[in-house]
Amino acid sequence: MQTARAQLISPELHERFRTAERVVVLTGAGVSAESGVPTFRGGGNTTVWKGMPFDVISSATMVQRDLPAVWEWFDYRRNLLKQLKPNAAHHAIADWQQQFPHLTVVTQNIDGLHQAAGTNNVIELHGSIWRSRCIDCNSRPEIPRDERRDSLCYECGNHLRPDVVLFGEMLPPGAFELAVERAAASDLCLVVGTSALVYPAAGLPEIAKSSGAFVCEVNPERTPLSDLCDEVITGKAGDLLPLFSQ
Ligand code: BJW
Repeated sequence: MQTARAQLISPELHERFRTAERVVVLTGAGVSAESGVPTFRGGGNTTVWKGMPFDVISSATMVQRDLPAVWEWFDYRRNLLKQLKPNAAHHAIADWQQQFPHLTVVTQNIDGLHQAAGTNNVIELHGSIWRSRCIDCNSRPEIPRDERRDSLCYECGNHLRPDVVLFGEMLPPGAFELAVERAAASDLCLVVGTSALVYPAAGLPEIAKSSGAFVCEVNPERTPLSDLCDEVITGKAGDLLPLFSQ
């Protein structure tokens, strides 16, 4: 195992990881890929649902135009997620909480798999598939795993929608600001399984870098962030992240 680590992780990164105090891990869909969650992009493909590209069905416009269709898409995905479990990458990140007193996990994922692996205080930039949000009063009921979800708000009777951040929508109040604060204070920033195409999330590694952090990307493919990174490790998160602490 030590040999695998030595082949993939440079001595400098190993030392940075050993001595870092404030670590930010930015994750994207790729961290959940080995659990069976489909990514949005990557490998040359884009997710399509009933003939609609995901950036059409996962859009603010579609919520206004056809909320039942949006729910159908999210109900389908919640049903798929129910059967899936965190993978070695989620578990490795959760274990890092023991090593780093100041570990911040910032995720673009809405699947809840970091929390299922035991990571606390995850900053969810794009919301959660396990919550609804009232289109009027902003109440945010959890969606039970094994019961029917409500369609109408218990507080005000208006329609509920998925509590996720769709294209053209603002991120949850305070979430990005907190992520920026943590990125700017970090000494190590790991960017795992994101195509780094969606902003403002994709701007976080640059903030970390310009504040002096060592930035490392883990991804089977290069991304627009690769050139900015101090180290790029090519491969799957579930294979690579467990090697970091060896
Ligand atoms: C593996 C792997 C393995 C595979 N191991 N890796 C600045 C410039 C240009 C545009 C904008 C800008 N600022 C804002 C915008 C607009 C827009 C945007 O960024 N558009 C770009 C696409 C151009 N941003 C927004 O609209 C955001 N809101 C906003 O900025 O509000 C302010 C505002 C409002 C109004 C007007 C203007 C400003 C909101 C973005 C919300 C994104 N929402 C989604 C859908 C969530 C709901 C749903 O799930 O349906 O979030 S889009 C989708 O992309 C999802 C993801 O979180 C997000 C990022 O994708 P991610 O995670 O990177 O996944 P993939 O699939 O793209 O990549 C997977 C990667 O994994 C690949 O690289 C693989 O290689 C890798 N991989 N196996 C490791 N085993």
